[in-house]
Formats: sequence, structure tokens, C-alpha cells
Amino acid sequence: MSFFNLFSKSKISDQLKNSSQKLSQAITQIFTHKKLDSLTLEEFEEILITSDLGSDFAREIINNLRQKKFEKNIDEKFIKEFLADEIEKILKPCEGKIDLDSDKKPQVIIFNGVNGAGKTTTIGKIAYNLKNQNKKVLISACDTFRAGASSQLEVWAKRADCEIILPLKEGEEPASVAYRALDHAIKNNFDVLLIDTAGRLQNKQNLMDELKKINTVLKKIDVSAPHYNLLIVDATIGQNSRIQTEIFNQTVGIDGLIITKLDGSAKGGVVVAISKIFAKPIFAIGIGEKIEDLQEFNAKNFAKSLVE
Ligand SMILES: Nc1nc2c(ncn2[C@@H]2O[C@H](COP(=O)(O)OP(=O)(O)OP(=O)(O)O)[C@@H](O)[C@H]2O)c(=O)[nH]1
Ligand SMILES: [Mg+2]
Repeated sequence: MSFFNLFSKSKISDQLKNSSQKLSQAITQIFTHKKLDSLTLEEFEEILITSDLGSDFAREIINNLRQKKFEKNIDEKFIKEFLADEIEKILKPCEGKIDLDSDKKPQVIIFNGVNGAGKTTTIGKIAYNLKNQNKKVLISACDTFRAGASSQLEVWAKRADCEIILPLKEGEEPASVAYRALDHAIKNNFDVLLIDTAGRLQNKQNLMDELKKINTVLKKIDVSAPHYNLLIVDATIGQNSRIQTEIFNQTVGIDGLIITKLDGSAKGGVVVAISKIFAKPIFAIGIGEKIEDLQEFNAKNFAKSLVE
């Protein structure tokens, strides 16, 4: 059992077109009629960095190429294949699967992330998907901070046809809502509890502490909870996502990522940079605003789509 019995029909290669066009055109330009000399390699390194693939990855690729002895002119096709292979190697260990078949019920999943990353939307998509796999799904609205947050989540809960636990009053402590939700989920034999949290910048210490508190309170009911702390990352912010991953990880321990807004983003390369540094599982990718716009993360497809 995973999030994905219902696959989004759109192809990741279409979604990553903006990322891949930029990279591909640049590669074509520098590798046409050129020898693999150090100037070409420098230009290539620059392209990899501006494509958000990350400086560590770029350096490694260039060193790797430098050590190869090429007799004839190198062509674009070779470079693209080589690059796609290297990207796939980095991404492969990050293909993540959430185990929802565990005997331990409910499986509790907390959605963390900065403002507007796509937490609430992603919960809607996942709830819908799991519901369609006959799972009993409870949603908890622990974003009690922003007016309108609960009603936005309620709309998603209705679409997905799932029950929701709402704050009793505006500004109720998020940890208190989470507590009530887990209590309800256990008593009513739910399979999965999805917890929405308010968006927060990683440098707001008091808000980060609030996330810790949600975790602590859940453990009072079930020491094994939460089973997953997910970080929802907006791909369009590019390199900024690295620092977010680091700090959220330090605060609550991130078990995996969901990377959103890969549709149309020209910054798909950042998935490689994040994977290279954190090697965290990527449980899903968001490729649109609709309820079915969530996909399983496949390293090979992603690598190919990024370079093609
Ligand atoms: N194109 C695109 N838009 C997305 C995706 N995921 C979410 N969005 C949009 O991003 C915006 C913010 O999404 P939310 O789900 O409200 O984000 P959030 O993290 O809950 O935001 P806060 O609660 O304010 O922190 C909305 O307009 C969503 O429709 C995606 O995969 N692709
Ligand atoms: Mg939200």
C-alpha cells in the first residue's frame, strides 16, 4: 500500500519541460564542435550550477569527466546520457515509499513546511488517494494560526470525503488539536491520521518549538507516533530549500520529503541538490493544483525528464 493507486496521468517529462529545456539548450550550445577541454568543462559546471543541481554535484560531475580520457570530440548526446545516469545514481536511493500496512494503527503523518509550500493541498491529494484505497483517513487541522486555514482544509476533506478534526476555537493550541485528533483516530479505528500544520519560516524559533510540542504531545498517547514527519518543499524556491530541509530536520527529524510545484518550475534540478545533501526519501512529487496532481517519485524517469 502506498499513496498511489491512482496515478496522475500527466507525464513528468512534460512537467519538467521548463527545467530540461534550459539545461538541454545550454548543453547543446557548449558541446557542439567542441573538445572536452578545461574551458568547456568550466562552462558546463556553470550550467549545472545555474540549473540548481547544486555545486557539490556539479563539481563531482566535472571531476569525473576530467578524469576520462577522450580521444575524439565529445558530443552532446554522450554528455546528456552521462548526466542523466549520474543524476539517476543520486536520486535512486531517494525513491521513498510510505508503509501504511503496518499493524500499528493509525499511522500518523505530520506535514511540515514554510508558508505556501503546499502542505494543505498535498494532504487533500493524499487523503483522496488513500480513501480510494479504502483506508479510513482522518485529517487534523493544526493550522490554528491563520484565519481561513481550517476552512481551506475542510474543503479538501469534503472533496476527499474524509472526516476532519477542527480547532474548537480560533487560536486553540495546535498540539491540543493534534491530541484530540489522535485520541479520536484510535478510538474510532482509523488507518491514517494526516496532520496539517501552519506554515512557518525556519528561523522563527517559537513556531519551530510548536512543532516539537505537537510531536511530544502525540507521544503521550502513542510513543511510536508520529510515524512520519514529512517536509513539504516548494521546488520553485530553488536553493533556498536546502536550508529549510536542514533546519526542519534539526527540529523534528524529517523522515522524507514531498516536493511540490514541479509543474512548470524551471528549478526541478533542486531535487538533485537536496537528494545529494540529505539523501532523504522523496515520498511524492506535486505536479499541479488539482486533487489527482500527485505522483510517485521515480528516479529514472525524473533524471531522464530533467535532461531530455
Ligand atoms: N502548480 C502547483 N501549485 C501547487 C502545488 N501544490 C500546491 N500548490 C498551490 O500552492 C498554493 C499554496 O498551497 P497550500 O496547500 O495552501 O500551501 P500550505 O503549505 O498549506 O500554505 P500555508 O498553510 O499558508 O503555509 C496554492 O495555491 C496551491 O494550489 C503543485 O504541486 N503545483
Ligand atoms: Mg496550509
